[in-house]
Amino acid sequence: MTSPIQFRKFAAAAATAALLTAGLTALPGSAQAEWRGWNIHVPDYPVSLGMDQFTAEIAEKSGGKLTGKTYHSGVLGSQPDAIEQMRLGSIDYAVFNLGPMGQVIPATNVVSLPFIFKSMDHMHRVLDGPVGEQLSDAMAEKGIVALAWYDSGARSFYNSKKPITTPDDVKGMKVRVMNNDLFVNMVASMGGNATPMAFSEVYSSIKTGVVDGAENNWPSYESTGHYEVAGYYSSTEHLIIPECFCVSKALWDGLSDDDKETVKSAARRSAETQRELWAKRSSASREKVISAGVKFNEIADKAPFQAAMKPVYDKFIAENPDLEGLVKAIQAVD
Ligand code: BDP
Repeated sequence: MTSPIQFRKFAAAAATAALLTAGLTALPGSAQAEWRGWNIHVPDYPVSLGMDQFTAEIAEKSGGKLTGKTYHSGVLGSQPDAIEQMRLGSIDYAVFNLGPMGQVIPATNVVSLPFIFKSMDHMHRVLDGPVGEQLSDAMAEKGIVALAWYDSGARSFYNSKKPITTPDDVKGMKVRVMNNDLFVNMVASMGGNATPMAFSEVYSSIKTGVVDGAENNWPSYESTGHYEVAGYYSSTEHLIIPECFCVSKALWDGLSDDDKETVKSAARRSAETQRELWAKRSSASREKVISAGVKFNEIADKAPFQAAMKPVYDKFIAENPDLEGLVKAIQAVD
């Protein structure tokens, strides 16, 4: 007679064998290896928690067949490098800010134009419509499949010298920007000097005076500790750039329809969670840095900053006449 222990062993072995067989018969349609996920942020950041929810959900829904490991805190390298690695298929999934993506996929630059979105809600409406589809198509052509949009708030300038109240205050300032010529032009249009630099290098660069400041949303200003070395935060809110939950096209194309559905809905649900967490973290980060002594100034009238961006738009349209329609389409969304 089979003892309960023997039976459990047998059942476990049978289950493993069944899993293996399922895996084998599913090959080469679905990738069985653990997927590599890239993330620039610290583990308790809203993006990170969204990605953790994603991996938990695909594993659960697929009965352990689809698994991923997310490498948080940028340990797999800088964002521009990670974009390349995803195109080559060595990074399977990631949450990318669309800022640095413009260098590789020009159409995505339209969301990096200063003041292009009137608000986060406006950005959501645009992404949920035909413009969002056009951006996804342009990305897919370059090997990156966008499955869901994450929030990243509005970016404002901060520095170690003084409050910024008018565009003139940026004159002569050395400012770190994300890797994209558009951001260099943006700072230059106010008379500042922009340096594109990896996120991980910003803290020490401000500390040692290589740059005077940078620009980012409240949660990144806080989670990186930049507020400790750049104590003036001025609400220019000049950029509202979405982030995308992306998978490599190589991985995506190898999935069965069922697995695609599992992955897509897990990505979408993770974005819902991320957006809720984002709103909470934005206020918490803001409170935290202000109570730590950051001098925050609200800029109620953004018109002078918007006016200063005209040369950025003119240059962009002159260099990318094919993207003018997309810019107009965004501006036309209410
Ligand atoms: C953060 C984005 C992150 C960027 C970073 C940056 O979430 O993707 O890498 O800014 O400034 O807000 O590099």
